[in-house]
Amino acid sequence: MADLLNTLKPILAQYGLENSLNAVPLGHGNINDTYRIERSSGPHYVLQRLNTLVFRDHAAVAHNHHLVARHLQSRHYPLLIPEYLRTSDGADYALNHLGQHWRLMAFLPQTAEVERAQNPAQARQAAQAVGTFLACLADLDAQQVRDVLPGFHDSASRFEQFKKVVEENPVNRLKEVAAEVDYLMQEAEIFALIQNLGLPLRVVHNDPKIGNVLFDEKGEKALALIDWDTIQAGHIPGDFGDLVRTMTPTFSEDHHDIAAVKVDRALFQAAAEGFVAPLHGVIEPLEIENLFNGARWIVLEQMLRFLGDYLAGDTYYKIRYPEHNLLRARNQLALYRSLRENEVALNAIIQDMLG
Ligand code: GN1
Ligand code: MG
Repeated sequence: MADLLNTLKPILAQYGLENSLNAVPLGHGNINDTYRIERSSGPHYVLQRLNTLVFRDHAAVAHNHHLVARHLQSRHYPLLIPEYLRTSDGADYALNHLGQHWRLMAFLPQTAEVERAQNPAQARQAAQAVGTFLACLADLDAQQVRDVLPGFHDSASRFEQFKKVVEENPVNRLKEVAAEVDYLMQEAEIFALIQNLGLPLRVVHNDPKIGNVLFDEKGEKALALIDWDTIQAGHIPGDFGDLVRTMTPTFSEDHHDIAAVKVDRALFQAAAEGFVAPLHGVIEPLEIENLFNGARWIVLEQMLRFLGDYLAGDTYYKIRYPEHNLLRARNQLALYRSLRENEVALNAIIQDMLG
């Protein structure tokens, strides 16, 4: 780890932290590189390289972050806020000789990540954190946040791009995934359905997966919702969809035993109740009615994204082995099928909340 720390020193020096003890890789992010910076005394920090191939407008990311932090503070948001710390020159990012953009945040002490919900109480807590975040942002004008990832959850246009990759088949992997592609083609109607609903445009997180909810060390209480880079205008059922995707399955998105990946009804019920409770008075009937569709939308979109990346030759997500994206796509497909098989019961849980 000494080599890693040495590489990071020119960046740490811009924060006056060149005499740090250790740098340790942190979390399971698929896009950015994240390290915990340990000090001999005093608090630890989180140092992260923003992947500017994905987030092309680093200033917009920082702008949204500050705007949302200030707004949440003014609304007495009860969870911890992951604030950017400034360089000695007062900048949001430290640049190194490669022109990379790095930012520093306080490490939130006594917090732990979970990979999937172990029990309904945990799913409820995580979902409640996301619902609380959205409720506190309900009166922030969506025009004020910048579009950091244009079309990020525009699955109809993602689907068009996907069809191009299928046609071009650049790395000759199409034959392995013909069945998955066919299934996706059959189910893609959900993308158009969502687009035509006329859902209200809100400030949303856009990536509220369970790994982005920090718990206390016992895994009982949700303390923070982190990873704010994707915040931009979007839809409440989309955020609900990502939490169903990651808080209600029997196994996480990287799990190998595809046949074992299913939605767990008790986790789903707890997540749905936890999510909606803080949103009372904010969420509209149209949004509640379409929460289940939000889950279909985001799980299928994630399947499309993993499968599309596999077909394109693994250019977007970090992978740990050659078939990683294929496995993730199949995993998400299994979850999607299970959602469809349980649709009547799961949707009844949601519709009951309309009162
Ligand atoms: C990426 O980097 P990470 O793990 O927070 C991705 C999300 C996906 C997620 C799948 C900017 O998030 O949209 O849902 O992987 N973020 C971006 O695990 O594409
Ligand atoms: Mg993220």
